[in-house]
Amino acid sequence: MHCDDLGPASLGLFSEEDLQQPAHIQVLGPQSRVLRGFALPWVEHLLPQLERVLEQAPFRHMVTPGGFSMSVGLSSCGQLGWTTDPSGYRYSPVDPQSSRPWPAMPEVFRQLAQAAADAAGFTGFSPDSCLINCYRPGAKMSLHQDKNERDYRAPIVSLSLGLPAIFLFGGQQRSDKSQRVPLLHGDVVVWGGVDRLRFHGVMPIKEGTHALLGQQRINLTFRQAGAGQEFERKTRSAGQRPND
Ligand SMILES: O=C(O)CCC(=O)C(=O)O
Repeated sequence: MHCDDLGPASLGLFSEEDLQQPAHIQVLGPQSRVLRGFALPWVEHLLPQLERVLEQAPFRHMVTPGGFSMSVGLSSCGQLGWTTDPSGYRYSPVDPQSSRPWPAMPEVFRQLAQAAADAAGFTGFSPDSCLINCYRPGAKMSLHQDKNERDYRAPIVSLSLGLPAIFLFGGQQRSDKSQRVPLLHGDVVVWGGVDRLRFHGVMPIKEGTHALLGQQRINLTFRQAGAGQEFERKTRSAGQRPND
């Protein structure tokens, strides 16, 4: 036997599905993928648009229904923005800080999210919400499910920029063991279908300085959340979000 035959495949470390994926696509579950470096060709166009959005809707530390201030700074763009305050978690068409609609979702954001969803096997993704999370070193996001959306047929598309992170990808129950997935600048995680409600979170970000973004990690999470006030009422205190 040649020593090459003793690779991970022959040892049964990867499933048939893993072996059929291009090297830059990592399989996390039946319908969840990490697209390594997928966003790198988009970053140059994306960052100036991100700056514009943040001028209109700066990061703020929102308070959970339990009364904790989140360690992650939040903003949003698109028709709906995810918010939390002592009365509950919800999507709102209005930024509670400015009382104005959230900034429009830049076209380059939408195109990137759709292309990533397509690459992961989810055609027709049309995000109406982009949650923007800012992690300084030490910030984290506890395990949670994304459950405030109107229906769960659309996937979640999540882009990492700046400092590296360890993404926790768990199961359908909070107590299920989580995979620790290192994420770098430009990586995109997509999960949907049978994996749509899997618990996930982010471990505390380590100190460091990223060449483009400095001492921070920025995550853009694209979702098809639903529309209108009816939806806002329906989800007013439902769903689970991190309690960090
Ligand atoms: O920052 C990340 O990678 C994940 C963000 C997340 O889980 C969320 O916004 O629900």
